[in-house]
Formats: sequence, structure tokens, C-alpha cells
Amino acid sequence: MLKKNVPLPLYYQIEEYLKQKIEEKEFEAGRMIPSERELSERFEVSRMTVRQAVTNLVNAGVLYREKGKGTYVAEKKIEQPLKGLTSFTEDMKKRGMTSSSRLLAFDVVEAPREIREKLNLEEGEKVYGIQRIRMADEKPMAIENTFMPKELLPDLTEEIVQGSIYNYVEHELGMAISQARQIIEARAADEEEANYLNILPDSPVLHIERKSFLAHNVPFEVVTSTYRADRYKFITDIDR
Ligand code: 16G
Repeated sequence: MLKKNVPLPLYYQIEEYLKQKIEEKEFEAGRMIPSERELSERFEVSRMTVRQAVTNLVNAGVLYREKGKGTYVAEKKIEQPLKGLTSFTEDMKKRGMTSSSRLLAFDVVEAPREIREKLNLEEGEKVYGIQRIRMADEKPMAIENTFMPKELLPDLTEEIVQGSIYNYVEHELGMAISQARQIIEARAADEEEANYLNILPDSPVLHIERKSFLAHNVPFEVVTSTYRADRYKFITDIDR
């Protein structure tokens, strides 16, 4: 029952009710929630009030609507700390999820000018151009385009990049990864990205560019990634 004599708006109380059901796993990801009519009857409020609550949760990414069908519980977003230079494989392992990659491209090419400048390479030097779809528990989370200097990692193979690149660099090659610079921007997914990520075209995605360094400021990768914004949020602690 909703409390009518408290300063909490009714729509807010319905939001809390739905969030609690989701938290308690009574409403699991992928499940349809009761219709607006059912909720308005259950709580004895107008459908407008219910719609407000549901819309707020849709906007917050907790629920999603499917046209002509109903409203469903969204998968919980992955909370990615913006601290610590970690790999996708490590991040998933820490969460108890399986990580895998679908390799879309593995090429050796002359570095395009922009990449050459970022990796401090001379004209004509070769780079690997690697494109992977990164999956968590078999579901696509991000598309990654990685450029790495061929000379630094002459023996890289398709098999290696289907696993963890960071693991290979650190544990097979014994090179320390020291730091990175990362830029995050919001975008709308184009058709190709949407297709790979299993989302609708124009859905929001987070575009991340990371340039990472080995010891002595030697850049070893430039990675542009497209993350599903419905599955990821980035968290940072800030001091003052
Ligand atoms: C992360 C990094 C990426 C790195 C990859 C290595 C971001 C935005 N990107 O996905 O730069 O190349 O991890 O992962 O965090 P791996 O060791 O599993 O191949």
C-alpha cells in the first residue's frame, strides 16, 4: 500500500516498490512487469501516476519498453570504476562473469597517420589492427578497435588476441603496463555497431579512447571502444 500522508510523491513510492521487487529478484531481468492498469488498480492511483513512475525507471535504464508488448526489467548495469588500469578479462573475472571475444579482424597494416602519431611511430611502420567484440557471460558488451606496434609485439597471433592482450604483454612478454589516458564520450550507435552489440540503431553508447603506456612512457596501444550504455556505468571517487 502507498502512504498518502507522507511527503513522498506517489509515483516515487511506486518506483521504490518496483526497485525493491527487482532488488529482491522477484522481478528478474527480462521479465515483464505488471501493466499500468494492474499497477494503478493495485495501488489505487491514476494511470498517470503509474506512468510517471515507470517512465522515470525507463529513463534511468532500470526498465525498458517494447512497443506493443509491455515493460520489462533491464539487465543491471556493470559498474566500472574509473580507477586502476585493468583489462576487460580482469574486470569480468572480478565480477564472476565469463569473458570471451569474437574476433572480427586481425591485420598487419602500415599505421595510418593519426595512429602513427599517437604511438610515436615513423612513417611506414607497421601496426596490428585488431577488432574484437568483447562478451560478458556470452553477451556483447563492447566493440574494441586496437592498434599496437608490430615491432613491440612481433609474435602476436589471432589465438592470443582471442584471450587477454594484457595477460600476454605482462606475463608472456614480461613487460609492465604502467598507465593510460582515457577519454569517454556519448554517442548514438550506428547500424553496424547496433548490429554487433545487439541493440537498436541510435541507442546510446559510450565511446572510449584509451592510449596505454609501458614503462618509460612507451605507448603500446591505442584502443577505441564502443560500450553499450544500457549495460555500463562508470564510477569515480573524487576528492576535494
Ligand atoms: C580494456 C581496455 C582496452 C584493453 C583491453 C585489454 C577500456 C576502455 N579498454 O577493454 O584498452 O586493450 O581491456 O583486454 O577499458 P584483454 O587483456 O582482456 O585483451
